[in-house]
Amino acid sequence: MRLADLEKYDPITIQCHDNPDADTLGAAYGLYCYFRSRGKQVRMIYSGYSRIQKANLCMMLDKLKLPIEYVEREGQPPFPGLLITVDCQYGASNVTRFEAEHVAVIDHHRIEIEGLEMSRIQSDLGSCSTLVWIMLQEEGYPVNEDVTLGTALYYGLYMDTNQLSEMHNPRDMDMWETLNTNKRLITRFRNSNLSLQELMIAGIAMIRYSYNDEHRFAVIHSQPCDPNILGLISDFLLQVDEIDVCLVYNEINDGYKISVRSCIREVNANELAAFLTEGIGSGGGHAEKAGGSISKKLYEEKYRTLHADAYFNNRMNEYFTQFTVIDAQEYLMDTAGLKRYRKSPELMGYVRVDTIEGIGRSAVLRTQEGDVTLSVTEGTYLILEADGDIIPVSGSQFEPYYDMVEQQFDWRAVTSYEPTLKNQAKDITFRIQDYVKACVPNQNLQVYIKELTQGVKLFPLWDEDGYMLGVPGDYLAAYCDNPRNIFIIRHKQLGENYEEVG
Ligand SMILES: [Mn+2]
Repeated sequence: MRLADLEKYDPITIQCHDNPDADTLGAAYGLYCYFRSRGKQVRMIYSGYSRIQKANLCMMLDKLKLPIEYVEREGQPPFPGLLITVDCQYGASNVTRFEAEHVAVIDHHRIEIEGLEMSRIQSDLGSCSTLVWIMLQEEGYPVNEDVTLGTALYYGLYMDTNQLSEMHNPRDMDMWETLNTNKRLITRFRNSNLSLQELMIAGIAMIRYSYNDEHRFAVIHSQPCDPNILGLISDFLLQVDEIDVCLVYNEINDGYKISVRSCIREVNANELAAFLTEGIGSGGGHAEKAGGSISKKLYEEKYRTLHADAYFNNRMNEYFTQFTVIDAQEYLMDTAGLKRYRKSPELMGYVRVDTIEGIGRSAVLRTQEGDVTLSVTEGTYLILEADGDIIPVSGSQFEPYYDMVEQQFDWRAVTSYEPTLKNQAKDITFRIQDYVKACVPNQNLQVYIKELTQGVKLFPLWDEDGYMLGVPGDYLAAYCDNPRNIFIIRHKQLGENYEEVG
């Protein structure tokens, strides 16, 4: 569904969820500006039991002059034309249900309500403001000419991603980098974020922690509060010497909200957040900071009456006991009796990064999975795997093992987000597709492989800070010509990309 599809309706009412937050307001305002520019009669409304009270939100409404109206729950005649619910789904428990001639939904949460005829739901986005920003761009709407709109969208994303720290979708980052905003106003909103009541909730939460001294993690269950306070508590907790990893969670009306932090290289917060929410919600972020949410309905289906405290503590323990850590610097694989495999000599893509004009010394590789910063020296390459993986390597990892060939290689991204390289200092973006050349793995690329029977976190020779994850069924591989050079081959990849050497 595009915004242009909704232009046949008039009037248009844009409804925020009850207890509005900055994101629903920012996203709704984006839609308001759009439909107003198309000459529609537009209203921006919200309902529910309580009116907007939080200081930062009152300030947002006031300074940005957002034209929102409170509408009573009862006695409301059906809305003529179109009603759009933003940052929530029509019929869900967090938004008052009004009758309307036509209904559309624009949201970034998991699909809760099935069978909506007109909807655009992209659950992998950090904010609904990002989704509206994408939709405005699809119609060529000049977002950057309007600082008020830019500020509203930015603040929506800011608040929904725990002050940008739990942001993980590349589109969120694209929006954040390009919006035209009023920085002074955002600073003011940011500094009126907490009420005294919330300060007290945060304080009480912090003295009621549970601590695991074997794995040095802490878990905190906070009273209901604004999700941003979870991030605040977890940021604070991590500064405690004995705590390396922490999880803070609380109940929200339809589930749980979590915030995760890690300051050790053996635990990536984004991965832990995904682990804690697996099958019952979604989670992600960065290596140090991440967040997520769990659907109460899915939780109860899977864990029935298990108390949330027990669930989180068990699951944290499971995470720590599931993996052994291997550091390539200190590990020598016993290759006796192991089978040799070579990488199949099939056409692959590569990009020589350092020869891209204007790339600079430090380049950001932006993919669906997030950002990776590359320090660009002579012979920095990207290997483009057939399954869409992009692996940055140095010349010594690439040149001996691949033959460059003069053939066209038609590489296309497999994800909806097209990967890019960026010179962030100069704000120049390069499309990977424009620089792809072809190569073929040669005879030198032979490895010994060993099947994993246990989960492994492997720090390879070329990356001391980032690990590769292997699960039982995957393989540990060592280069035949350099057994210290080890890495993980996923179960599926072995059959597809490698062949046994007789
Ligand atoms: Mn939101």
